[in-house]
Amino acid sequence: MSSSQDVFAAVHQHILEGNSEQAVSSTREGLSAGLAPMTLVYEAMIPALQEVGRRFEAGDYFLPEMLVAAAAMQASMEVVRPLLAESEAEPIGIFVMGTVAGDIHDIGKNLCNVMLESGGFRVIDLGINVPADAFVEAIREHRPDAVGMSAFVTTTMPEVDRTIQAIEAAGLRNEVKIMVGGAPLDQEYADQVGADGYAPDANSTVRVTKQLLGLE
Ligand code: B12
Repeated sequence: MSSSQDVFAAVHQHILEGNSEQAVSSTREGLSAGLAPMTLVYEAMIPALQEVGRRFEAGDYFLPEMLVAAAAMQASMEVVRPLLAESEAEPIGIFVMGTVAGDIHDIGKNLCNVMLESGGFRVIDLGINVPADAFVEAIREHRPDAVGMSAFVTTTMPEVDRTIQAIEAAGLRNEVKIMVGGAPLDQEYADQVGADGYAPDANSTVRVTKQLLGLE
């Protein structure tokens, strides 16, 4: 039986190299050895993608490497996902989530969704590349308690601002709490665009949302 460090190293390496099959089998091995799913996510999977980002920035990785690494991460996430998402009979709130227009990054968003679900929320995922109008429509249709916008590229960050303005223009701003997140965003940006909350990771997304809604 491998030690947990061996499993972390294997999952990390397979994601880094974009080996989906091996990433999945190492993840399964970790779980059957008793490792907590979230520990695998935070100790192995996320650091692997951070390293992918570093290599991409340094010019050692290109888009194809980034794509296969992302696919391996998604495959590993599918293994842990059923263990994280609880099916609550009565949700504590409705959360509409989407990646803003022009942006196709969804791994961070999906992780937030899993944690929000396991924290008791019903999540309506609008997917990637979501135009401001679609957020507005979803608020009208689903009457959520909170809306989340994810952005990962500096060029798509202005879409967060634009979407909040569209929600305001539609007269819906006071109906929902707005959460924003994604790699280039921070609290300062959230304040600047008038969001209610910012969170740097999935766990704090659940915590901050609950605080904003007076659920904690
Ligand atoms: C994987 C990846 C891709 C994959 C995405 C696959 C997918 N299905 O998501 C692919 C290959 C498609 C891709 C494409 C591109 N990418 Co890319 N990508 C990445 C990479 C390596 C990892 C991102 C990731 O998923 N991380 C894992 C998650 C778990 O990250 P996380 O930030 O910890 O997530 C947490 C928080 O952000 C937060 N959160 C996330 N969303 C939300 C939402 C809310 C509401 C809240 C509250 C919190 C929250 O919670 C999450 C969970 O804990 C990053 C590097 C990096 N450092 O981020 C580059 C990176 C984001 N990409 C980058 C670039 C440049 C691109 C491209 C433009 C490349 C190109 N030349 O085409 C395209 C853009 C395509 C587009 N239009 O969107 C740059 C952005 C630079 C910048 N400052 O603008 C980065 C930073 C790489 C780099 N260092 O240069 N990419």
